[in-house]
Parts: sequence; structure tokens; C-alpha cells
Amino acid sequence: MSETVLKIEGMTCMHCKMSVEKALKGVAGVTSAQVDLAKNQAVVNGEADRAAMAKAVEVAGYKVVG
Ligand SMILES: [Cu+2]
Repeated sequence: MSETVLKIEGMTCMHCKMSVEKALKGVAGVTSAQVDLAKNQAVVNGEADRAAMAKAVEVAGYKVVG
């Protein structure tokens, strides 16, 4: 089990947080995703491809910047 931290731009509220978490949980291999709004980051657990996670976040309307 590995943990990935993604820096995300564009999240402003609880709705954004939930949208991003839902998008990340939909990626194959992701077992859990927790967004910290104050830090603008998501902590993802599982064995998912980083590019696939970034893509899912972008499809949801946000941007992975690191
Ligand atoms: Cu929002």
C-alpha cells in the first residue's frame, strides 16, 4: 500500500473537496482519498497511477500542480 500526496489548485469549498475525493476514489487502484482543503492537497492510498489520478482530478474541474 502506498500513499500519494497531490497538490491541487482550484478547490474552494466543501463541495470541491467532495468532488475531488469522489473523482480520486473512482480511479482504479485507489482505496482511499482524503482532501485537506486548507493545504490544497489530497492524500491518496492505494496502488494507482499518478497520471490517472491527475487526469481524474482534471476531469472533475481542478488541477494537479504537484
Ligand atoms: Cu467548491
